[in-house]
Amino acid sequence: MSNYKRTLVTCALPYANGPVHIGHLAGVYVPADIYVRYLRAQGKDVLFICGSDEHGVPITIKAKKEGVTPQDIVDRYHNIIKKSFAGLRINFDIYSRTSSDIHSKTASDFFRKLYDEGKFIEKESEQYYDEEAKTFLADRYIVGTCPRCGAEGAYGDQCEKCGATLSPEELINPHSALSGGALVKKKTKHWYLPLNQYEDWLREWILDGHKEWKSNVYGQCKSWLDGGLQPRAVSRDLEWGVPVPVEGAEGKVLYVWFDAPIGYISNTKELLPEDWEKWWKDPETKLVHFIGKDNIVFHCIVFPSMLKAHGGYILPENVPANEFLNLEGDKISTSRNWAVWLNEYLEQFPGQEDVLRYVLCANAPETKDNDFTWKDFQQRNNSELVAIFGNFVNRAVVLTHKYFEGKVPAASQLQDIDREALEQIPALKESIGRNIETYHFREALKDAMQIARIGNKYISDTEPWKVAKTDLARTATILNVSLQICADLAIAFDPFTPFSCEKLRHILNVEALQWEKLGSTEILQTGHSLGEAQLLFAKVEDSVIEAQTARLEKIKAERLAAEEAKKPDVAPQKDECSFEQFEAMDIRTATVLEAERVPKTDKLLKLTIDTGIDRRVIVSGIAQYYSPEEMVGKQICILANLAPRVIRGIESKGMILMARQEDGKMRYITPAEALCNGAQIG
Ligand code: B3M
Ligand code: ZN
Repeated sequence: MSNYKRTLVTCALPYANGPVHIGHLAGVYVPADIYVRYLRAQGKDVLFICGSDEHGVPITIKAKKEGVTPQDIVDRYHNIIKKSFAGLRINFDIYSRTSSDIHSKTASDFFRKLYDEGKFIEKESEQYYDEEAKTFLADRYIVGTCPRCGAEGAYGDQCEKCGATLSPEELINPHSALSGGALVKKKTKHWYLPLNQYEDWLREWILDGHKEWKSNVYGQCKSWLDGGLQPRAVSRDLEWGVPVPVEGAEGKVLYVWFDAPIGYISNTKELLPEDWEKWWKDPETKLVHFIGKDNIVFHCIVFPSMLKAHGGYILPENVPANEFLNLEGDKISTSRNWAVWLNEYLEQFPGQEDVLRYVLCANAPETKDNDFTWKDFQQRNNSELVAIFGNFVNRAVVLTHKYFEGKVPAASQLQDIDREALEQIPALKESIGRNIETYHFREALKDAMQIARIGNKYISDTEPWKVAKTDLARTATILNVSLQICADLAIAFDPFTPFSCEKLRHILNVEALQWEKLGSTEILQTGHSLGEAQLLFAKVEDSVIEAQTARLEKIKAERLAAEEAKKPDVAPQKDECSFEQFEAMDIRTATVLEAERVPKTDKLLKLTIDTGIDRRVIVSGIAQYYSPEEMVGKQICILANLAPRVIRGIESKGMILMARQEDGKMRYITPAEALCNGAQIG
């Protein structure tokens, strides 16, 4: 840390296709802002860069759905996001956007340099093409049934229902999301960054050189590197984005993950046209990327390889990525409206911005996914911010107004209890600093709260309101010590809760304080006049929390109802059968030994089966649902004593039990755990 002259902090550029929610905040923006505020309180030279990521397919899909242009979409959300960050005092030095000219030029020049120097591979490949819409389709534009969970409308890159990462090839019944029509494959040319050529260098740089990175980040990098890197396409067939600056590349744009990280550079340029280079090229700059875990590969592997290929740039010194925050036990999802949106929070909780900052930091998913609940929000506000921090400050200040006309009284003889309280603070200061510098923000916040606990306990134990009846000199000492601790809190909490610390500085009538002053007892001189007492935090009432949980319950109920409505109908129950009829059926477990398609049919598989009784052949109409390879080795259930039938010249002895949905989808039935073949079912 100390070897660096300056620190450049970037935050993942939010996609401008929706507002920012608490998951983004807890994962990226709140920790980054704490880090920056802390460094600034230390007098460090820091630059804090962010902006909207305005390219990519989801934005074009949204535009199409709404019948507006992609630019309309990004204009709308860029403004909402920018305003809401400011509302929470996430104080970027610049919050710009990737649809700006300066970005387009910077990204384009970056690509062109790599292109001219032969750093890309050009490759033709087959891509899905929509003949009706006359366009190549990005994976996102291809929809079908999820092969994992059966959900309809899964995308060619991901199923939103079960979260599975998919490729378009895996989808059942893939079709175009644009025209709804079938797909064909067509050849197209793209440029690839040969990541494999950077593998050795990356191994050395990350695996040997950055063992101090957070274990989730290091672990993800290691598994990517151990799996072997492949060339990655850096262009796409799309209308929306930075055009590929190469002749004959009409209709092609830079892949969003190629241009977006360059956005960090172009935004710096926009802010400091004369001076940006020292932030990106001088090895005395420390570069730190704050991101969520889904962005690790792009920031630790792809972007550094781009910078390396280009040359002249520094590399990130750290990438403190967080895990995910859930909401009331469920994954946050923009498309399912399962989120707490920052812009809405700011409207609904005016004056309580710090509560959100506090709770999100206290619960930040630093090492594992974590959960946000409204109950916890209320609890942390009422029993920590209000009952400890706010209560302590209020008692100290109100009593000073009451007994000493609002002037800091003189401390005379310090007693052990006074010294003990004050002496704990330097170690906590040290610990906050160490924790922030190593990206352990939750621990740092706990340390800060510990200072408030010390103050609160001190004032409760010393009871100045009682002492005042008999000994004003002693009361003065107690309040002097208490006020010093209040001043410490104004410094220690400032990175975490800047709104309340500003208020606290008004209450104490002091200017912004440097970090080094924390723990010194010279901030408030004897005789210094305090400002007016006011409450730092307000209680969050049950009714407020109930309204929030009711909103979420309603969203969940609507979603479940919609899912219920989408479920296929179930066939009506058949006529009654007798127990004897049931008993007459010999149902057993069996294993598929061999499987092959029955020639000249679409539907039939010929399966050779070990029934435990014998080895026999069953012909089954499941070829649409399973390939022969998928069936071999599977344990299934069969009706063994069904009268033999000859199907396409093959004698079939028995029937495979299949579950059939009304929509026609079929799945074989298998025992919950492997059984011997021939086990009777009934
Ligand atoms: N737009 C954020 C995301 O994945 C993505 C980050 C870009 S950072 C260069 O939500
Ligand atoms: Zn799925």
